[in-house]
Amino acid sequence: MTSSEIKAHARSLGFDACGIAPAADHAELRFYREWLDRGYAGEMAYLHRTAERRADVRNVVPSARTVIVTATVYNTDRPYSTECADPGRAHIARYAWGDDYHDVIGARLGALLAWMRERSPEPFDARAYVDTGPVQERVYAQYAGVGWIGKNTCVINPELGSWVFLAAIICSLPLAVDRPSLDQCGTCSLCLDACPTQALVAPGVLDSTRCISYLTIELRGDIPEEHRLAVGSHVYGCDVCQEVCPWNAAAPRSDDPAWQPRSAWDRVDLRTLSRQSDDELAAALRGSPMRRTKVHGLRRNIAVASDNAAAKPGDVQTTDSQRG
Ligand code: B12
Ligand code: SF4
Ligand code: SF4
Repeated sequence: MTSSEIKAHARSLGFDACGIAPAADHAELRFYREWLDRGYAGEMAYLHRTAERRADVRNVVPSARTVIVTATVYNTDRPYSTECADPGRAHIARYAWGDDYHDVIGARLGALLAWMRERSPEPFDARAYVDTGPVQERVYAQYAGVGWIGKNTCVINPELGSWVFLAAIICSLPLAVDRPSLDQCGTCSLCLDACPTQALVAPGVLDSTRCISYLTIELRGDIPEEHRLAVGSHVYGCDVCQEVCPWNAAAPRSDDPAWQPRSAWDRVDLRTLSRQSDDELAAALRGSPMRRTKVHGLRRNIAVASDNAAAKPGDVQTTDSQRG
């Protein structure tokens, strides 16, 4: 079983890119602890708990030799939030419009691993992860040639852009590895300038405690007063630093039914969302990645966004160019 055969099979299963990285303690992985020490993980305690394992995939699979990384395009034909001039329109992050990628990609990754086990003449050790595993997926994606880590901290593939889900199989097979991707951000700094909360504190460094994605998805309790206005109409996640990226200007779109927007979130306005009953919201959250916040968290976000939509222009203290 060769690397090329694995990549060809990954494509046949619906993955848009696949590359292979060596299982090593790559230099970028060392930045992780510093990032935690600076407090940039906020309340995401699981990132602290798994720090040891995240330092090197061989702490997860001791016999690991390679990491197979896949990318799956989730972009669809709907406009970007930055193209929307109506403050009453709810913004929901693109990745969350369809079915839960943990389930969809998890099943495809499982099928890839099952196929590898069937094909391999020898048994081998392996673990497959989509997002929630103790693996720095972006670092391994870069070393697998899947894309470079942009100044907005997202992995950008030169053909696919950054609207991709990453997933990884750590395995003990000594497969032929790919060349790492080269940084192609150049002198651009559009993402840093566009971030509504100045969460990108330096190129490639994100302070989660300021990031709208963290504030609307990961944070439990109230959104701190100082960030509320800048959250604008974002009710779940944020895409601004990817929407302004030139590498996403002509990004391909997926026609996979899994990623097409559910009618409950499709260009929905804040008033319609506010009027939904708990049962209606719970039904729309079923099988969606948005179930992470539960109805309670979503209501908190809708309330903040609705207050913002009603606010007078003078009330906005931070960069409000993205609120439209
Ligand atoms: C925690 C987390 C978050 C946090 C923190 C994000 C962040 N930028 O760190 C929050 C909640 C804010 C978040 C937001 C989003 N997330 Co998220 N998230 C994760 C998760 C679970 C871990 C990321 C992590 O460990 N961050 C800590 C940083 C320090 O580590 P890192 O991202 O691996 O970065 C490495 C390198 O960049 C390098 N590095 C970074 N800066 C520097 C600087 C120097 C000088 C050096 C030497 C190295 C270096 O070091 C780091 C590792 O040590 C990953 C899944 C995974 N298991 O990896 C998904 C993941 C990164 N998220 C993803 C997505 C889709 C999003 C959102 C787009 C969702 C949304 N629309 O709201 C936003 C994007 C915001 C953004 N600009 O990053 C995708 C990204 C896909 C891609 N193309 O890159 C991932 C990979 C999930 C997946 N399986 O697809 N996320
Ligand atoms: S996701 Fe939004 S808030 Fe977070 S860094 Fe990107 S632009 Fe800033
Ligand atoms: S907007 Fe510019 S600097 Fe930011 S990730 Fe894209 S190319 Fe890199």
